[in-house]
Amino acid sequence: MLELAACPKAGSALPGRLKLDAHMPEHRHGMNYLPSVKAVGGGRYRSEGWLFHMPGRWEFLFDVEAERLTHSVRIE
Ligand SMILES: [Cu+2]
Repeated sequence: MLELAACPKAGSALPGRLKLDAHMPEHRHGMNYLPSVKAVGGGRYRSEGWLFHMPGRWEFLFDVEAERLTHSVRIE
């Protein structure tokens, strides 16, 4: 389970579109299933269904409106 918060710039609305995913750039594949995302209020989101089916470097992809944020983690 993953919890995250979106903090809009002052005067901006909360994002209407949020897509979460992860892939392994070196192997050119993603996860076998897309995780679910649920807004829990106040700009916070709860996401479930993350299944990293092999060890190595995974990159989280956070698509917030037209902006993409990434974060790399090594999963053993
Ligand atoms: Cu892989």
